[in-house]
Amino acid sequence: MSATANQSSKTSNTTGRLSGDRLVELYRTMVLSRYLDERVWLLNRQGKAAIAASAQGHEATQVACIEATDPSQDHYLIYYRQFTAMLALGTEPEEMLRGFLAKEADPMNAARQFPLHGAHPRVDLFNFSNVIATQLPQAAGVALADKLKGSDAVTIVFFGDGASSQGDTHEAMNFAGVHKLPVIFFCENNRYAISVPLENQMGIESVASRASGYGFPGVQVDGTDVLAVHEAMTAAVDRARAGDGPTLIEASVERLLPHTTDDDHTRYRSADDIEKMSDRDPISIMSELLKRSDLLTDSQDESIHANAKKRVNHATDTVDAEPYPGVESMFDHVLEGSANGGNS
Ligand SMILES: Cc1ncc(C[n+]2csc(CCOP(=O)(O)OP(=O)(O)O)c2C)c(N)n1
Repeated sequence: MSATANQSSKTSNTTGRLSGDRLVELYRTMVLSRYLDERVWLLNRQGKAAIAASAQGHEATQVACIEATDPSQDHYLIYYRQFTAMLALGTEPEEMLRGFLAKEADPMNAARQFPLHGAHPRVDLFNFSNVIATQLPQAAGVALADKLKGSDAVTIVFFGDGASSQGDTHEAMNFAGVHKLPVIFFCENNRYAISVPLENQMGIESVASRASGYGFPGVQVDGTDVLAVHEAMTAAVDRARAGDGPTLIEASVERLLPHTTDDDHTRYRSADDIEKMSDRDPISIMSELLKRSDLLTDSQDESIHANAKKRVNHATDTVDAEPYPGVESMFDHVLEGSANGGNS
């Protein structure tokens, strides 16, 4: 298949390849992500977290994408809007808050950088940068290494619609197409690159259609639909493991909040556009799906929300009380760059 295939834009009331219990677990992670995300926004407004990008609106697509993979062997190159993917991969809320609050125990960059930027050795997340699309050529490199080693691993690289217009994206896809690499290019298309709408940064309507230029399938999927994303990802993972090469998946989502805590989207989005977004809130869509499928009652839903809030409160209290890095550690983790030294 080299043409764009619109696999699904409908919400199914069957549970497909996912068990009911598993679907409820995914919903639990989505709700936890939402509470953590809201908390970080609040901590920013309190002057405690310097900046945050939000995953609100992207929860379903991230959780379903990870669910179709095998974290014990696959590789993940994520970008800054990925609270839910990080939680799904086993990052603890405390670890993420340590990054946002720039605490000494921040596992990703020891409070030296943007929050959540860096690598997470325990969860096996590759180092990531704020420079958009740099992760795509890196992902092609990781997938090439796996192919040369004869490994079964698949590499999944996440990016936004704006990043899809960067040169790095096209070089990575071209290389991956030529060498039939086991990599999945996963685009979370929220129609905006900060304030720039899709139509002002792409001459075509779909990111997925770009794949045909590189000789592999491009698939469009409704990113608010856990089952549809899981199905598309499962097909892409099977294809990559079978040695048939890359897939580009474009999941359409809404960015429910401004680009970051520093942005105000009312300056460039119409009131109508902002109001309509709430119809595509993945948390409500998933909650309705589970209830319609008799997998969740109202009281179970309330308890999932209450537990998520409790978990986030506990994590906030714990991390808030932790120390910041001491001045004496200023040159730790900094590469030696001058005759005057510094630690390497
Ligand atoms: C190479 C580069 N150019 C510009 C920027 C500034 N910048 C940061 S995020 C962003 C928008 C990215 O949009 P998109 O890829 O659609 O992802 P989203 O934030 O919408 O999820 C831009 C232009 C950057 N970080 N790196």
